[in-house]
Amino acid sequence: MVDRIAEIWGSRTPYAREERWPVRVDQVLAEGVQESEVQRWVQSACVLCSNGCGIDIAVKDGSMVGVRGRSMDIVNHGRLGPKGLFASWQGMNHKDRLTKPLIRENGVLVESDWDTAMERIVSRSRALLDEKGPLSHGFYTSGQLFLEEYYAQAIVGKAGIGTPHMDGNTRLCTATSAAAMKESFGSDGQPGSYVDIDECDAMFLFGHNMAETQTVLWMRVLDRLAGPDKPRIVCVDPRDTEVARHAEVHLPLRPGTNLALMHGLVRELFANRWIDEDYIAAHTMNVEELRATVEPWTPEAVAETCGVAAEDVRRAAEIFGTSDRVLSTVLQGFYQSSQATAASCAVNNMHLLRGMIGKPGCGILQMNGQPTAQNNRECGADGDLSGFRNWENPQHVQELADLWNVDAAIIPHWAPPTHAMQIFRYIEQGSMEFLWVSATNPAVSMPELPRIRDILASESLFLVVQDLYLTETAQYADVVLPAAGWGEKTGTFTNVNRTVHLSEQAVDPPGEARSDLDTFLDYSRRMGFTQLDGTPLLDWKGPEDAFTAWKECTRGRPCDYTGITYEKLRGGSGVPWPCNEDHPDGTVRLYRDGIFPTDPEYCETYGHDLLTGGTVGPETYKAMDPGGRAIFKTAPYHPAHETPDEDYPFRYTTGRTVYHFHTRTKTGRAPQLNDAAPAAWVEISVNDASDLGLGEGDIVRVESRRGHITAALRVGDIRDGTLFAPFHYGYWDQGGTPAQEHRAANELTITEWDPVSKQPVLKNAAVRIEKIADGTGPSLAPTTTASRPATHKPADSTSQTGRDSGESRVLPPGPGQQPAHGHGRRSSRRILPTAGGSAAQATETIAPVEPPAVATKEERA
Ligand SMILES: Nc1nc2c(c(=O)[nH]1)N[C@H]1C(S)=C(S)[C@@H](COP(=O)(O)OP(=O)(O)OC[C@H]3O[C@@H](n4cnc5c(=O)[nH]c(N)nc54)[C@H](O)[C@@H]3O)O[C@H]1N2
Ligand SMILES: Nc1nc2c(c(=O)[nH]1)N[C@H]1C(S)=C(S)[C@@H](COP(=O)(O)OP(=O)(O)OC[C@H]3O[C@@H](n4cnc5c(=O)[nH]c(N)nc54)[C@H](O)[C@@H]3O)O[C@H]1N2
Ligand code: SF4
Ligand SMILES: [Mo]
Repeated sequence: MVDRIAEIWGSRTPYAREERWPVRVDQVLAEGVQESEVQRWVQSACVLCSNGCGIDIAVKDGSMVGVRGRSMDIVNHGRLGPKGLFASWQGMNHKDRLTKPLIRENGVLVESDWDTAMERIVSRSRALLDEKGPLSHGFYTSGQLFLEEYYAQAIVGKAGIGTPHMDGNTRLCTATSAAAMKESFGSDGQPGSYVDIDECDAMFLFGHNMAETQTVLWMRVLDRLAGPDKPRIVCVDPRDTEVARHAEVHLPLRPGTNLALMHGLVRELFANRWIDEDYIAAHTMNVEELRATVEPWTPEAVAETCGVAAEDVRRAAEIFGTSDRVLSTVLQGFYQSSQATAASCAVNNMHLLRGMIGKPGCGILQMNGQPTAQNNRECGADGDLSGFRNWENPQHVQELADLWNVDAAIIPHWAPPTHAMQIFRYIEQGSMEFLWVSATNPAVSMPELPRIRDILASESLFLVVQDLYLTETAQYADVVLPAAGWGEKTGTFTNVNRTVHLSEQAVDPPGEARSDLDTFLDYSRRMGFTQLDGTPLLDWKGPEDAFTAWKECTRGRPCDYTGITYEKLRGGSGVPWPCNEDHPDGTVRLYRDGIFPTDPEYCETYGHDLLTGGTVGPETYKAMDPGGRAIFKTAPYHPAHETPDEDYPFRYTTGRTVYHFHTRTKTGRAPQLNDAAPAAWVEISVNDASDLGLGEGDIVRVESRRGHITAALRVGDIRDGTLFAPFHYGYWDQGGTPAQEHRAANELTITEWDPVSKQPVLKNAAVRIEKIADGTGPSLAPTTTASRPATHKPADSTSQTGRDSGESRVLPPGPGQQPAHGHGRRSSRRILPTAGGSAAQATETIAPVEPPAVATKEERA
């Protein structure tokens, strides 16, 4: 038994390079339930992050009573992290689930029935379509539905209504991942594989706190670090995360300066000739443009702009340049910052320069965050064309028209799909009057919440919200639809390294809650959408019909699912696409042959100018003639628009803690997780706290030009001049109980986005901070992770990072900066308040069974 709140990553099972990662099966059962009492174990995969761990659901008397990891799954080899163990099932079992549709009557939401609620939606929808046409409609969906549900939604939106205004919270999440791969390689599709962790010599984590956000992947890294020939780690993150603590080089750069650092690293590769000339000549284009763009970025120039040591830039570049096999991962520290696509493409560029792509241990993981973000991108419920098709290619549009048997003219392709921030802008302007929100909580997760609240409350807007719970967003709805969730419906989804899993229904949904697929199919039927021959647009009876249709949509495309069936996914491991006649068991990594999907007839995009976001267009692209080569894409560095000044002297950044998932609708309802991180906090460095006379636990007010929050202060290991807030805490606690107002990190963030991916800049704003009350003890921030109390005194923290403001000031050796009550020094594994005890215990079985075979001999060669 292990306390998996305190021991986040559980016990070590060390292994050496090229050995297989051992199996360890993690399991939790509800208190009082014995393993012998479990009546059925139902196959699924975890939906609490993009790692996509194989999971079995324990069922007793029609309820989910626990979970265990699937030993044969290539993703997790049996392991689960704290969210998978505690939130996956408890987050669904809660007593305050929505069980009936709600409609707004005289200003208040009242219980109703499906017929009434759906007819309300359909009559409004019809009237708007007749009067104002398809542009009056928008859909804002998720990275948490199932593949089948996105495909239904995509067809309803594109071939039923014909609106380009479709997007998901994937815009806030992995839009840059997709954009960076499209720009460099011609299409979305993850080049690398998790197996690369087993085979690499070095790992670079760019703005990715993997230890907290993909805990099971981090266990694999920890197990390699515990074995012989351990990989060298480089971490790019302004905070002293658990990743940074294991890094040989930590580059704690100023938020918003990623691209400058990347230019410096790329320049070092050129300058030291750590490049593969043959690979570059045979498989890439535009290398001279790249060389010229990075030329000014000496390590000293990087040091000045990014606030890191020049020597560390050199050391990091040397590790990249001289290791045989490097694996890179990229996530929100890059994707949610300014110049996101350019910075993320720079990671691709480093791999292309060294020819380190498609080979064992040489992966690029442009990470996803949400469990099914990949499927939204594939299916096109985010506005992209289904099956990674190119909206600027008329042939691709015609293929979809043929598949769906509709007129190609209805499928929106006259302009780029409308991104989420623009959808909200259209509502603000009044031109969009119907918005259907599914499986996302924008009233907490979008930037600049004071504005978002006004938009959601617009008089002119008819708002449909489809969720498990009455969320902050649902409070604004005209109609609320109760959804069946994980374990209550069947479907598939695909993780970061393209591995497709089947998740089977284990129990009945509560009350009248229905799967999102059923709801979209019902809407299509009631709206009377038809094919050209007059038959219903969607006549699927259930998820498997949807999956069969989807397979046809992917035939011959990069995300080829034609070799996958539900049956094939049953019993064993997930399968990575492409899976077809040529690759019947799936494909571990892409681009082994150095041929990229950039051919103009095949590619998903003709690309953009990374500085301005202007599209390249078909003529120019065809003239460039990439013909299967990858493209070095880059842009000059520009400082973020909002940088600190006298009034707002701090850089503000946001992110996650290991114990919560997003707006906490599930993790807030899992007692072990909620107790581990029960309240919001703000992180500040020791030096800044000392300067301002602030101490651990003080109640502070942080303010930007757009709003303010109040929270308890954590004096921690973050770079000077930077404040960090977790974005998990909205206005409501479980059960819709009003919590403290003004604690959501997004009260302060800015309405701005990357010009190419259109991903909002959630990790960079200018703020000020002041104390409003003394604390009564330390803040309740976890002490097991990046938010742990500072491990050094004021004097020594300047040496590494330098300061963002007041560089020349002599710092007083501030007493009273120690965390109160002696909690949380580096050695402490305790968290505040204690969440251990029997309730957080899980079993770990380090099994003597053979680990799953993860790569074929051919792929290892
Ligand atoms: N526990 C937990 N796990 C999750 C989730 C969750 O909510 N909770 N959500 C899932 C989802 S949807 C996602 S998208 C992923 C996100 O996973 P991550 O991207 O790993 O998580 P974040 O905490 O948002 O950001 C990562 C790091 O970026 C750093 N950072 C901030 N600004 C900058 C900058 O300018 N440059 C650089 N280089 N770094 C910067 C932050 O200090 C932070 O440590 O996690 C997934 N997994
Ligand atoms: N400041 C700041 N803001 C951020 C971020 C950040 O790092 N900093 N990160 C951004 C990122 S990467 C992300 S992914 C977003 C996440 O932001 P959100 O998408 O708003 O977060 P969630 O809390 O996951 O919301 C998902 C909703 O779907 C519901 N749900 C779950 N399963 C189902 C289902 O099967 N059907 C239906 N209908 N509903 C379901 C849940 O109850 C929940 O209300 O936040 C973004 N916002
Ligand atoms: S790593 Fe992600 S997918 Fe795996 S158990 Fe944890 S939350 Fe679930
Ligand atoms: Mo995300």
